[in-house]
Amino acid sequence: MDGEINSEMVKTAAQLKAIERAAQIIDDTYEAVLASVKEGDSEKDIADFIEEFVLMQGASGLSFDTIVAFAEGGAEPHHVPTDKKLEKGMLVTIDMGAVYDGFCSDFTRTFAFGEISDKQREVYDIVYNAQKLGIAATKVGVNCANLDAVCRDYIAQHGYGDKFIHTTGHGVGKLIHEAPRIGKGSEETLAKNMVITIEPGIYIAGEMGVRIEDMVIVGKKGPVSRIPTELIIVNR
Ligand SMILES: [Mn+2]
Repeated sequence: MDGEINSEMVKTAAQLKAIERAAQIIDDTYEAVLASVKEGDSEKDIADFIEEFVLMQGASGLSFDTIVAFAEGGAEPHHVPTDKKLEKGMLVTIDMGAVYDGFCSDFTRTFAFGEISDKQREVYDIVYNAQKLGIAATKVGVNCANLDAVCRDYIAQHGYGDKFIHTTGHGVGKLIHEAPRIGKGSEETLAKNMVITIEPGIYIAGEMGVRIEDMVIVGKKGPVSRIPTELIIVNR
């Protein structure tokens, strides 16, 4: 029912702690990826590195199969890592999560490997701004369809409305995808200590994609992750 608060959606202090630790493991993993990624690495190489690193930090597992997508692979929201090799000028999207003490984290960043084109930069900046607006709009009492519209309308106003092909976000907890759904037609209302993702993206088939995702604890300011969302350009 509209506005009804489901106890599974609202997390306890202990559950939030587990989710925060699962997020911290992924932040550490992302920094390790940025520090080690090099030309010629394959999507599979990076996904394997991530799995090993996450388990080394004490996670019981991955929240889901890690997505590593280079260039046009990033146009598929659920891209499965391939043997494709990393080259200069590619955008790289990594979507990953860890399970800690039975609770999941979920995180996506897109970074540039070497210098990128004006169009890649433009698309990045639109997703960056949409995601920032979505995080700022994540507050107690907000209707989830309206929250989806914050990101969706911004992307549409900048010409890529038809390229944002999934919902803005979802709840996270014991399961990687839980209620509430942050999408069109959702009648749920955010309540304190729900944990949701804000993950707008732009997907241009055969060409490129950008997604930026953070978890937010409703009622707390800002994302759970400490990793900034400004574009990172890896030059090595
Ligand atoms: Mn997600």
